[in-house]
Amino acid sequence: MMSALAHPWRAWRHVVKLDPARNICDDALVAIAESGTDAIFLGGTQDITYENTNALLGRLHRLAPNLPLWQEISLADAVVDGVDGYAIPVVLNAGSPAWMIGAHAKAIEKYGSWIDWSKVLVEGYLVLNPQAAVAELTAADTSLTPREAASYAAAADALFSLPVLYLEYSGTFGDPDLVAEVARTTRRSHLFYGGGIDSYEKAVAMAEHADTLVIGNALYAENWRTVLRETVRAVK
Ligand code: 1GP
Repeated sequence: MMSALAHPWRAWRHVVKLDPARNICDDALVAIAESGTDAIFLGGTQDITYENTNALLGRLHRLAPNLPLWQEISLADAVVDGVDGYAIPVVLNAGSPAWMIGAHAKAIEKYGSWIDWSKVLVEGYLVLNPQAAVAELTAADTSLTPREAASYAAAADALFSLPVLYLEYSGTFGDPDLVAEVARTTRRSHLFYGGGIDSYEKAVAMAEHADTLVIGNALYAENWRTVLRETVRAVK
């Protein structure tokens, strides 16, 4: 049995995902630090660079020093030092093997000897919003029915033993029935849900099925303080 310390994400109910390519003020970072969220992910799909990731990380070290900081890697050249862990997406329903294993193998070929594998978490992604940049980039088959999604989830869980399964609806609120069916199917994988959570009600609807909620876009909206307070309240 693995310890919760070695696998801290198992205890996370609420995660904030910050996009290094987008602007966010110091007040918001301080509010996130004090919100009761469990961790911060740094990651995004477009315009991610080493420089903008490192700049945001530096601000977070100053303003949110007590929260776990993880980088979700979308570009090997943007990997930074000084995070608690690295989340590596493997897009299960990608249109090309590059996003399942090809890009990973290339990154390892280039940086393999520097990788601290004890800090690496593999996330089996199902990309489910056709409008999202990540769906376009990975040419994902986003048309999965709940049963099909659950079958992908079972394969990721039972065949590939992926520790985390991530239902990615980035930019839109997903189908709670699909999330419920995936949750029923997964036995060991920890279930992350991300997409369109901007209220107490939406957070409750998905927290019923998913182990961890990821909040992204809504933190860049005008009512970010309310979003933060209400979504944390929903899961705690
Ligand atoms: C994005 O899953 C996260 O990668 C969160 O989605 O930005 O829609 O909240 P939103």
